[in-house]
Amino acid sequence: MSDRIHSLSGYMYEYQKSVQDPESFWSRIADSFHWRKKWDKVVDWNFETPDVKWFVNGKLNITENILDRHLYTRGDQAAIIWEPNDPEEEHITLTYKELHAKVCQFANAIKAKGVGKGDRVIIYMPMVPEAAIAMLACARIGAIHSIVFAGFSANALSDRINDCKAKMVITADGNFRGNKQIPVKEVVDEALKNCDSVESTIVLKRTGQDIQMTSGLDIWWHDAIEGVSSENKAEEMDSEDMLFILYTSGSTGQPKGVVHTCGGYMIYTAYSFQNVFQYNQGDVYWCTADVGWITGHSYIVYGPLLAGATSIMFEGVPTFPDAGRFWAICDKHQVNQFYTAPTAIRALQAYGTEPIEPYKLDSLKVLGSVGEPINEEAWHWYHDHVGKGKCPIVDTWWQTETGGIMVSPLAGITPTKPAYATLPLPGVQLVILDNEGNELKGNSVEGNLCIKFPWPSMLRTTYGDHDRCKQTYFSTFPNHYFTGDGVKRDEDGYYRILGRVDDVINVSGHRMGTAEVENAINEHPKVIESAVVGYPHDIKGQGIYAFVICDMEGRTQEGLTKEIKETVNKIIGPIARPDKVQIVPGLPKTRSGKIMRRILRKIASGDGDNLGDISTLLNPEVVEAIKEGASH
Ligand code: 6R9
Repeated sequence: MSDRIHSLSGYMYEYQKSVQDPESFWSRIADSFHWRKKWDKVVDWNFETPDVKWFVNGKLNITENILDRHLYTRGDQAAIIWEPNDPEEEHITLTYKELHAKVCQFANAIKAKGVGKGDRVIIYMPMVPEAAIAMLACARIGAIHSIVFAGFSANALSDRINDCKAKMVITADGNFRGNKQIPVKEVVDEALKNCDSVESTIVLKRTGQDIQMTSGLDIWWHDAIEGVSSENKAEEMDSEDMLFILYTSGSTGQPKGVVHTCGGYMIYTAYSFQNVFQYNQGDVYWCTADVGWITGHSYIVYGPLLAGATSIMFEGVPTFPDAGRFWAICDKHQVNQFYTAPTAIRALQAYGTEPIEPYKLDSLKVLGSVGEPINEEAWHWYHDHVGKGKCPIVDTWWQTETGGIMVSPLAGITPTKPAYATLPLPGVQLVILDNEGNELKGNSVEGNLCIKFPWPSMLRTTYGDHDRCKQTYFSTFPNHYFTGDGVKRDEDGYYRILGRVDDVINVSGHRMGTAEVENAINEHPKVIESAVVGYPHDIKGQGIYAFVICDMEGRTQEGLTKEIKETVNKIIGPIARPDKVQIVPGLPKTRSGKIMRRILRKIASGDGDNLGDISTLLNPEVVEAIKEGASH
């Protein structure tokens, strides 16, 4: 493809062009896609309101670019290879032709149930090919999908359904994960007790477990598609029509619905996929993420399929039936590009190299990392034992809000450095600002990572609350998008992400707002006040540490600690369950009543003897008591 970079000088040339004349740059990239009508203007933007439009007045359907466009060139090539949880079960291959037929058929089926352009559809499913089919069927008819990770609780699910007033929920009976069978439909039933907007649910039979089907509301997937045509003319969408909403955690309040639109997201995910992974026609690419997260959206489904790639979808977990499963899959399907998270690498590293030894791994060409900073030890283990010292590692920094990879080496082109995401992709104009908003120019500087110019796949709004988008991302530093991450630019101009500078913690690559976890803890009737912070955790990257003031009457510490963990489990889901709960007599506060999280963070990370001056606190005496009770 003409937009493929092949060398370091090529990258530098393209980067310069993308900054000097973004309009010509992006219009050249966008030209290779199928548009029903070309755009009038490449970009219109204002970071104050904010208001960003790409490929203004362009008309397209993203699924025509994913499916119809590839029918004649690679109709019989595998689009999705699905590897089930249990290696004894057969894998499934869907060619582009088959995927096209299935998406069209399911699109017709949901249309027949009354879903149309602009309607919101919640997808709450295991990692099965039908999850991708459901996404693309929504996109085909112009419905807006919102995937909720199937590990979230009924409560978290109903909040999201209600926030976007979804008309339909697409789900499954259950989910196989390792040797567990997890109820899925049951959670939907519970959630729907509090949701008025949902008119129907479609249920895929996966585990065959017993579930309740409510007549008039629930319909089986296989019944919904029975006798339905596999031909469907895609809905014409505007570049700026919504493609999907994905809820993500921030530093305050409830998760917000990040909105991505059709045109820009299409161009950027395809472009970044091809360049970062250096995907070649015929390669087999595997991203281990779940489609419930942005990585699954952009780099299992949209980016790879837009590029005509073969993308593997894996239902299971890295340690089932044993810690060699990832490597078994790499050999079985001759994977060329493998993309996973540091937390998975660290978890497997703990088993040593023995589980890797039976496998050749000689098809691997590129290794990717995403979700959190990768520590040097994990980087070297990945490089030496998985990549056998011959595969470049692309450490890709990006966010739900950025839609696509922003800072990353281009595989085999950009010289790598352990723990560095290295350089921005073409079109990405990074700046580092100090806390007062002054730009820190030159090399060897450290500060807040911001972006000063729009890129095609950036978020457009937060669903139903545009002001929240403005406050969260565009107000801290006027006229800049603020990422929430701290960053260092070293002496070579390379970027190293230092982690969040706000109250967001990153647990096994999953974003959690501390306020969100606190709100859940505070639901427990015996809890008076709580403060949650992250602390370094060997495998998860960060663990969740909760300091809680409780009414102890009639309770033991041990009992209450357990109940508090359970409460969070129930309200948000297992991923938010605190690793440690410490019951404390008070929380350190400033004279204006703000909790001093800095102090709690230090205590939680075992650095309690290094607190600096605490004399200005309202209640310095409480600090000693907290330190004494801390667990490490
Ligand atoms: C894609 C994704 C975004 C946050 C982001 C940052 C952290 C992601 C990273 C990384 C260091 C990397 N993060 N990739 N930190 N190096 N390569 O993960 O999106 O779930 O929205 O999380 O994850 O802190 O701000 P999301």
